[in-house]
Amino acid sequence: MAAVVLVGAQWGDEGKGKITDYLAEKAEVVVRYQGGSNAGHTVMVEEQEFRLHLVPSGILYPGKLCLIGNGVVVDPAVLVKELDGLAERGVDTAALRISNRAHLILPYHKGLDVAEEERRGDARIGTTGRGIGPAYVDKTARTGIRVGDLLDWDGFREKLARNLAAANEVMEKIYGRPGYDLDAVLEEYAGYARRLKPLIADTVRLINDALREGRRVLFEGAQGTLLDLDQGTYPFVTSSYPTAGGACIGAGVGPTRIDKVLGVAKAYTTRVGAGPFPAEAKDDIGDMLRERGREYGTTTGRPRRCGWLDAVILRHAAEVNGLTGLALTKLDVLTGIEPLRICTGYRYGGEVLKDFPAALKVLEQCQPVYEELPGWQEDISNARTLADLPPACRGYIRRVEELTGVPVQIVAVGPQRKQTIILE
Ligand code: 2SA
Ligand code: GDP
Ligand code: MG
Repeated sequence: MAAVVLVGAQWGDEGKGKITDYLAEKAEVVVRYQGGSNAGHTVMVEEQEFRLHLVPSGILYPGKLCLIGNGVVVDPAVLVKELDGLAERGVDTAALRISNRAHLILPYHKGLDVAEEERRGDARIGTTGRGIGPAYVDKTARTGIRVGDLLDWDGFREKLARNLAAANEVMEKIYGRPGYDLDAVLEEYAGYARRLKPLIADTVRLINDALREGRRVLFEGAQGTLLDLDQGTYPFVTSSYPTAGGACIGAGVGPTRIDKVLGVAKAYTTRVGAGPFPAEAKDDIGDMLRERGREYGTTTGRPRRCGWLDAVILRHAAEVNGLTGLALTKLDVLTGIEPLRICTGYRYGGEVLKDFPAALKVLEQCQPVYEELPGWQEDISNARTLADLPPACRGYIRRVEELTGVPVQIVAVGPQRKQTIILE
């Protein structure tokens, strides 16, 4: 492993936290490159469960340089709480650095996120309410406030006064909600500035230095391919680029530096939030997957929508990310389901689509075409090699490889570190 990008191949929550943690043992640098505290990455260390939102999942190995890259939107309130929570549990976070180019989430971003969702009514996206969209709006409108601005207090005060006045006008006049008090926000952020100052760095230099020295760098994507602003189910997406190209932009590295792209896919499909989901199982199977897989939002606790594995989605992910391998997680959750189904195409009008459509209206009318595969009854949670898996389970993995054209390199059969099988 030299420079590896790890991306979610579906709608997020594929188990990226677990796989990042597993690979982090061999990495020297772990970098988050997009999203913010909307993310919820779960890592189990023995019996302890860690839910990470902003801090890279490499933090649980002491001494790994963990970077929050320039493409992330940082809510300092969440970050400080996360750092305190980790410290309380004995995790050393001294090796964390935050990009001076990353944008800050401010309280009005969260207020605007929630107010805008309410205004959308039935057309709501189902955002996490963490202020992600409004923060990226400010960034692309070129009015955003960056983490590095915390180091220049007069400049910060000036920018905040301007942005807060504009946000208050929208909150009060458009949404009929109270605005924010400048002095209160300044005081709150002065505290974060004091606290985070030693961690703010030019992470672009740190990453490129590491790559030049031949150190192993792991880029940890958040959310997933179908939540990508361009490649996802727009407008039911997040406001960043979870796909592999996002790692280059959000970390400040050239595409020529990336050696491998690993897509993490769940052995079935889930989605939290609104929008089309052709292979959704709105029946007992969906409920069974949710309960067995404990499919509830890691950040918001919302129940996730569940369905069958969708090869149309995985082929799209393989293409737009340039996947060199797949990690197939939560195979254990499928144990006992007979028969298993995989969606291989979408029936639309009189034809069967093999490619993921761009138009929402088309996607909404797509009916899944399934193929059935035999299931297995044996408990696979103690399997540690491919040979330990029942033949039907190996057949399922092989079929995923055939349908996607991407080799499955890692299989997860439980949330623990040891419940991981490496396939060569
Ligand atoms: P946002 O808040 O603007 O990014 O929401 C836009 C859409 O992106 C989805 N989204 C996610 N989907 C899956 N997992 C995410 N992280 C949490 C988790 C979610 C949670 O790990 O479970 O706890 O609810 C995540 N973050 C954003 C979101 O549902 C919208 O569809
Ligand atoms: P992420 O956002 O992609 O990191 O995924 P989440 O942490 O939001 O959700 C994945 C959930 O599945 C977490 O609770 C993990 O502990 C759990 N998990 C990961 N891999 C496996 C697996 O192979 N089997 C089972 N049963 N659970 C898993
Ligand atoms: Mg998650």
